[in-house]
Amino acid sequence: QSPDRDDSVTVEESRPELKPPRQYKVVLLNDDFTPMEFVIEVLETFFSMDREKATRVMLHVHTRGKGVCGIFTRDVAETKVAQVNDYARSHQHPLLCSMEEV
Ligand code: NFA
Repeated sequence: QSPDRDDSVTVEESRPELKPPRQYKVVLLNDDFTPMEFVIEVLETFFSMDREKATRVMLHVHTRGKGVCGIFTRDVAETKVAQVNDYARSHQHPLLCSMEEV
């Protein structure tokens, strides 16, 4: 028999996942102290927005009180929230990021 053939291998059919992963909105909350420029920098850095989109989202949060930065699975959303809050705190800004299930 050929040494390349491995008849001990069992090939199993993959079955489709039963349920899609839960999705979470990552949101930014307005406050009176965080500089607009810092919020734009956060949106560019952690949510890969270009300057135009980051400015639009920042102004939405500023005028409406809250705004969505993106929608992610739980692990990714938790990481974004922690990164943004740590970054804001490390610069002594009160900017608050949180998540809500979609
Ligand atoms: N409201 C802040 C200001 O006037 C700007 C801001 C926007 C803060 C969005 C937080 C979120 N400097």
